[in-house]
This record gives sequence, structure tokens and C-alpha cells, in this order.
Amino acid sequence: MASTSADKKAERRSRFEAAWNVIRDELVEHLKGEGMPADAQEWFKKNLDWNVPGGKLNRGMSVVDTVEILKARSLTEEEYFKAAILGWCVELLQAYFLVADDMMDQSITRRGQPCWYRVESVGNIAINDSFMLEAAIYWLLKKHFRTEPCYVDLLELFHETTYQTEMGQLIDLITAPEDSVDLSKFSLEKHRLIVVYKTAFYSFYLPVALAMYLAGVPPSYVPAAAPHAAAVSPYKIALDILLPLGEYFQVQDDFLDYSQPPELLGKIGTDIIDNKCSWCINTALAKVTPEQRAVLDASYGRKDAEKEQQVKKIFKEVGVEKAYEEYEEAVVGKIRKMIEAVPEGTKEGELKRQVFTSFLEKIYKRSK
Ligand code: DMA
Ligand code: MG
Ligand code: MG
Ligand code: MG
Repeated sequence: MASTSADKKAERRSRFEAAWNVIRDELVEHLKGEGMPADAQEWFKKNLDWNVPGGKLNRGMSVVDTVEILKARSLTEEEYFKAAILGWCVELLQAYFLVADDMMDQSITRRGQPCWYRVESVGNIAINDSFMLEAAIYWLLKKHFRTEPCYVDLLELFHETTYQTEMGQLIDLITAPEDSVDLSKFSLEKHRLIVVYKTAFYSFYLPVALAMYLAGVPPSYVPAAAPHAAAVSPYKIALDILLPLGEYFQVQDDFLDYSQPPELLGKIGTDIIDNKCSWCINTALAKVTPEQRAVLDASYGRKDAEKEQQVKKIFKEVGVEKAYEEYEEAVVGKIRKMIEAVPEGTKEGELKRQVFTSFLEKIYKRSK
């Protein structure tokens, strides 16, 4: 039977997952080398395997995909493994954020299994486990990239992106106080700031910029195809496309939190109960009658399943779903235009449009 694009996709995923087994074993071996007892080694292994590999892996695999696109050829075994390590470092960063995010959001499930802090005998130890997921990134970077010219760029990028994400989580959380609901404090501008910081930098700019550093893309260059044109700043060009792409991704996350059944989404939505400044509530607020607004004021952000259903009913009545479909078509059209305007690289080390189109295709019309 001819191999389909679905086969190819599955193959890419299993190759990337195979690298995880090597990386996880290195990390656990290190604990052993530090003289940590067998139960600590087991615990760390379980922490790693529970929290790191079970997601869609879009972020991690985008590092590998981007390096391949930038090099315009398939990678050697060694090049592949280096790119995969950076990809898994992004997945470790994501795991670190999610373990903490699920505690702060009081979520129940993630990727079709209980959130780590809700696993028998884990509880608040999950806080230290999240720190260890983060620390593993820097141990891996040192082990595998210490002598590379891009080492400092990689370190700085991870540190800066982490800080940006934490600022985003801060404003996400303080805009959603548990004890005082005030919907007049929400706005789409506020939402945009939250999602760019909490999601777009680490989910979209980070994987691509890591790949660019690894592939040796310089901070600026005159395109080989246009030797008389002005120099371009490829990292700035990437940022200007990837932040809107990340904003779109988090709008999808917000919409799916409200609309997608947990069996399909892999997690139980908490945004309404958690009083989150989500895209859905902001969109609904712009469309409600005074009567509907009164229901939202009385029911949003309450720890009460009945009230959550009231809110969902209003979302449905005002047409949040249709607004989402319109938003998606409009924003994707806008992003495609921005991608078309990127000066197409013609040699190694230059930015290529496919970096962005391949990332966009991974998320367009996603349902989980
Ligand atoms: C997630 O926001 C952001 C980070 C940094 C984890 P969220 O709480 O909407 O994510 P999820 O819906 O996956 O809990
Ligand atoms: Mg959450
Ligand atoms: Mg959250
Ligand atoms: Mg969410």
C-alpha cells in the first residue's frame, strides 16, 4: 500500500517520540549519578513520562520541522537528535507550565488523564516536580549545546520566554479573581495582552527562534535573491507573524474550552467557573441584551455547574460559535497575507515562508 500523508505524519511523530526515550533516560540516569535513591529516580521518571510526552507535540516537532525547512534538506542523524533535544526542551517547558497551570486553574484532567497534582500521593509535591521539569531544560542544554556558538542565544531565549509566560500567567490570574466577578474589567485588548504573553511567545516564537539559532540564521542579512535590497531582521519578521499566530491559537483554546466535549478535548474546561477573561466571554459581552447581561453578571465565575450552564446558554444564544468561525477565517486570511510578504530565502540560513505555513497548517481548524 502506498504511504499516505497520515502515515508520514505518524512516522515523524514516532521518530520524535523515540528521541524522548533517550532524553528521559539521560535525565533519570543523572539523578542516579547524583546518588538519588531508587524511589526518587522512579518518581522523577513518572513525573517526566506523565507530564511531557502525551500532548499534540506541535511545539516540539515544530523545532525539528523548522530546522529541516531552513536547511532545505533532510537532517543527518546527529542534526536530527540535536533539533529533537531542543524540541523536547520546549515540551519540558510546556509541561512545567501546565503542571503549575492546572493547580492554579484547579483543573481536573489534562490529555485524557488526571492532572498531575490530582494523582494519588502527588498533591503539592507537584510544585517541586514542576521546578524539576524546568531545571531539566538547562541540564540538557548544558550537556548537549555547551560548546555550540548558539549556546548563549538558546539560554537567553529560554529564560526570556519563561519570564514572558510568567507575566502572562500573572495577568491571566489576577484578571480572574475567585471572590469578585466584575465583567466590566474584561476587554478584548486585555485578552490580547494576556494571551500573547501567556501563550504566543513560548508556543510559537520559541520553537521557531530556537530552530533559527540552531540553523545559524544571523540577526540580519541582505537576501541573496535581492543583493541591492535593504537588510532584513529575520527574528523580528518571525516574531511579527508568530505572535498573531499564537494569539489565534489561544482564541481556539478558549473557544474549545467552552464548546468541545471533554472526551474529545482531553481536558475539562474551567474558564467559565474560573472567571477567566476568555475570548468567549468578551465576544458575548459585545452582543448581549441587558437581560442576558444580568444573567452573565449573576452566573459567570461561580463555582456552580448550574450557573456554568446558564452562561453557556447565553453564549449559544448570542452566536459565539458563528463569531468564532468568522474570526477564524478573518485572522487566518490576515496571517496568510503577512506570510506572503516575507522575503523568501533562497539559501541556507535565510528565512522561508514554509516555516510559517507549516505551523499554521498544524493548527488551522483544530478541534483539540
Ligand atoms: C495556558 O492557558 C497557558 C499556559 C502558560 C499553560 P490555559 O489555562 O488556558 O491552558 P489550558 O486550557 O490548557 O489549561
Ligand atoms: Mg489552565
Ligand atoms: Mg491557565
Ligand atoms: Mg484554556
